[in-house]
Amino acid sequence: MSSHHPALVILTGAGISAESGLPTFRGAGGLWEGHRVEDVATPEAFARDPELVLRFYDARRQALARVAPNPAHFALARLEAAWQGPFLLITQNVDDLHERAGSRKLLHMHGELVRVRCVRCGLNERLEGPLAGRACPRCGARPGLRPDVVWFGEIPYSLDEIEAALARCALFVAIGTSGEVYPAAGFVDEARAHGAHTIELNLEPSRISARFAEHRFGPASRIVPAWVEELLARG
Ligand code: BV8
Repeated sequence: MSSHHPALVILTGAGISAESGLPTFRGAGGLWEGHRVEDVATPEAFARDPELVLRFYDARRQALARVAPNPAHFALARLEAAWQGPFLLITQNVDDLHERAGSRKLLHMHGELVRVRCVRCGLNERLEGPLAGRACPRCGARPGLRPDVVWFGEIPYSLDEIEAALARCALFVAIGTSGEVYPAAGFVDEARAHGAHTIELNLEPSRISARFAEHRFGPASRIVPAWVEELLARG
């Protein structure tokens, strides 16, 4: 393990996918057909009106086919390939742009749009096509299928692995996140408590900017490649 490359943890949010054409949650829109994400992305909303929630996700699943990774996603994949020390990319995003850019050491703490699960039989797999009105292909339940994403009030995935990585990282970098949602918004505090240097790369100051030692503001497709080239040039 090269001493030049200390343990690095990166956290991304919707801002890194904005220039690929996927709307952020709290941007100008922040709404979907007049609904706030907090009102639709919940187990209660799914129990109350499964078809409305499934239509919300069907629209976002279909949008994936129309978008592509941007230079920020590709820069993080290059960084992962070149990094000699421990490397972990944690994303709050449920899109598949990091994978499509080549990232492998990646955790989707809020799940993935391309995966579905059945609330009745536990089926959990990648499944194409609309979910609204569709019976589970294994047990036939309807409603039964839901997107394999973490809703508000549900416990994020891989928290143990994330805690362990934050405890040993020397450099923690947050990219394109508003710092509105927990536990992700608290990761910078955990990294800093263990002595990590912390950097925020974002379009504008976020709710958690004050907790970072260093900031770079601008669009991700410009500032992320610049930061990666600089980091790798340092050796
Ligand atoms: C949990 C998947 C218990 C679904 C998502 C009261 C106070 C504090 C906390 C709570 C509270 N009441 C409830 C809570 C907990 C709650 C929470 O935090 N609520 C918030 C709203 C207050 N959290 C939960 O429920 C979580 N679960 O707590 O369980 C627990 C926890 C641990 C251990 C045991 C038990 C579950 C939260 C997960 C919800 N699911 N997504 C889906 O996507 O449909 S959250 C969803 O919203 C995203 O995944 C993401 O995490 C979040 C959006 O945040 P961002 O990614 O930051 O996006 P946003 O639009 O907000 O910001 C974009 C940023 O990009 C901006 O800063 C902008 O400036 C920047 N930007 C824009 N363009 C660009 C750019 N940057 C660079 N370049 C650009 N071009």
